[in-house]
Amino acid sequence: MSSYVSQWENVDPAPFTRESLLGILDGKVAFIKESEFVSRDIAQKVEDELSPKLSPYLDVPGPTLLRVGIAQFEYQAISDDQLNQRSNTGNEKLEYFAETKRHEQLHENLSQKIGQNIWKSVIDRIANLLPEYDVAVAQEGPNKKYFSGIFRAINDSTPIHCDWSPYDSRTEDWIINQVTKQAVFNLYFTPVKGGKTEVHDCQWTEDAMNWRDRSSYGYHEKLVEGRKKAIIQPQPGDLCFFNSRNMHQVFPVEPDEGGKQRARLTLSSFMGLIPPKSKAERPKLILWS
Ligand SMILES: O=C(O)CCC(=O)C(=O)O
Ligand SMILES: [Fe+2]
Repeated sequence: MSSYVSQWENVDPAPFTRESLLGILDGKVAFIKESEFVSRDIAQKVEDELSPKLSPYLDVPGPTLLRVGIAQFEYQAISDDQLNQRSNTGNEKLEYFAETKRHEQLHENLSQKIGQNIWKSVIDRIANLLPEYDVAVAQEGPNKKYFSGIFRAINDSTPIHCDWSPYDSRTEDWIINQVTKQAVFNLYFTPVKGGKTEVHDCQWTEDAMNWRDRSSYGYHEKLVEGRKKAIIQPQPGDLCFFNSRNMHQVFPVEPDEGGKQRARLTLSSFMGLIPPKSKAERPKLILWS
């Protein structure tokens, strides 16, 4: 017998407020949407500037993912094959931090070209809503700063998956494995045909492992059968948040009338809660992509 108790009141978009952001982190709100968080003009400039610069993620089993910037995900062992080949030298982390260094100026450089640091606009709003939290890019010490704010094009779909670092990054001791709650934002730039995201009212637990597809980062559909789901249709300028521990999937973009495919371009970052270890400490919301 399944013992599904819905965590969400409804599957409607919630406004970008403190209460709903905390609700997202708690897994009680399906998703947040703020329409036209950035203007159509900025969205167009981002597309013009970055679409030609997209390149594929390293070593990700499954449909192609394109990006500008880097994802910590590219430095994880994902499939069983990759797990078996994983060295225990810790080189993956060193390679990752060398790469984040190369992308340090990405948002500042883009802002010179388009007239707004859009990554900073999102982070400033989050920090404003959560004044008692330290909101900052994840870091493990000098020269070990993560990268937050990847530009990504997912045109070919994703399997049903979740992004939950305590499980996903378990092969090494990454600081992001210590988060007790994890969410993601996606700022959409392009109108696409198809390409919706479904978020399922089903979070990763040990039981989800019974439905894990070990050849990719996906899970079998049965896991989310009978669960509520929220639907996000990308619109230029829209900013959405959901709890990334919830199972979710992106559907393929369909070719437009001219038979061409426009990049389903987003700016995305994870955020995770590191609770205070003593009364003197503040809670941290760490950011990474
Ligand atoms: O692009 C999206 O709508 C969601 C992609 C995704 O899997 C994520 O943000 O974790
Ligand atoms: Fe995801």
